[in-house]
Amino acid sequence: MSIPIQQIAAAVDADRLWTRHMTMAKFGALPGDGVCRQAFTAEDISARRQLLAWAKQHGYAAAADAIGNLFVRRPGVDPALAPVLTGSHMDSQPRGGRFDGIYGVLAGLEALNALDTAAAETQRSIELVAWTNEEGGRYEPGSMGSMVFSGALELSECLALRDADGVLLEDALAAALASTPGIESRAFNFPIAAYLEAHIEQGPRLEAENLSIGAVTGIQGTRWFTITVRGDTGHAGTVPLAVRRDALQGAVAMVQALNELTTDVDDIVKFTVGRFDVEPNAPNSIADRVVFTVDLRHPDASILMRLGDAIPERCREAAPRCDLEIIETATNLPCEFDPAVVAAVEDVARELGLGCMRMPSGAFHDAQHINALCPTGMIFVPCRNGVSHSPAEYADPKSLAAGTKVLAAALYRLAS
Ligand code: HGY
Ligand code: MN
Ligand code: MN
Repeated sequence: MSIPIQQIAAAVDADRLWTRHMTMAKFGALPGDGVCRQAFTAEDISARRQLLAWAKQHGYAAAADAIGNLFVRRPGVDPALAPVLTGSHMDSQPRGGRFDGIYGVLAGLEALNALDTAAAETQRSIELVAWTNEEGGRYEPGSMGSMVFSGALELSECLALRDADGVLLEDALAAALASTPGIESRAFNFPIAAYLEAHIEQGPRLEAENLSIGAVTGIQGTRWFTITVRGDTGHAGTVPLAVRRDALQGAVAMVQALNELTTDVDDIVKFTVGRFDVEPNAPNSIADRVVFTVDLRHPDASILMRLGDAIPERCREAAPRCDLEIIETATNLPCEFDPAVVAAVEDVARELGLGCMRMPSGAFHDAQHINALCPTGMIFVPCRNGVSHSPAEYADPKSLAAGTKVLAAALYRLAS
């Protein structure tokens, strides 16, 4: 017997949702409301354990796959049917906020709980997923868990990665897997009927339009590059400038050339150099090695490919004396979500009396990779001033609850 979605929405417990956010925010808490909870760290492990403890309280079975993606299952009537999945990530930026990623995991958990409260049976099981290493700050690329799950990246390529302290991903992953013993193992890329992810918008539009819900239509493309510039070190006071192979000056010239390459009067191209490591990093020794990152984004695949493909040539031209190595660590093409899933989000928002608009995502998400496997969509909720990837990131309890109501109701429809 079908249950009115208003009844499911009413079963969402806004206080429990908010309290769980504040509990998770303790794991990696920084001064001023920020969090640092990078993939496979002790803080990430605490969040993994906490999620599984809540799952156990509600009698949900838990599982993990070989890259550490966690799955929490609310059984449907017919266990043979492919499940509907919802979720996001629990890892954060090095100085991130209390809502990016974790909101989608806790909204998913609350949606399962609300379906229980409403005694809502679904044909298909619904599984909550916490994807491993979406941010990619400690080990590149981002969206690692969902990329390995979907086959877009091989696990073997990830195991050999080292973080800034030289810690092998294989070892950090083993510690994370060992931290949640006794749960079932899952294969990658098992059949999924549909995927729906809730996330804060990480932009200002919903707040500016005073709307509660974003029905996300797709995600722009992203390319990540790690660029290593090599020169010769030497004495700052004696080596003539005319003969220097100064890696820092070379890297600066390259960044300037890439700024020119990506200049866009419409401000659609997004070009960011977020990491810039210098060796030996001393005031009076000439730098002989600089490693910097490029994060390039655009909603049009051809422009993204054209600009990204021009990077090596522009760098070589900018600093011909230095040696150059460029590794592309991520190539995420723009994606469009399934129109039926987008419409389901809009319909539910309207039936629940919540203001909703269709919009693309500037940030990437795990949904980008699951979109290749099954009908996929996302639900955005507003965050204050659109700020994210910052300790100032904030979303109010009412906004989080509204998105969770839409999520619970949409999951009910997708799984029935
Ligand atoms: O970088 C991104 O777009 C995502 O927030 N990790
Ligand atoms: Mn995120
Ligand atoms: Mn993020």
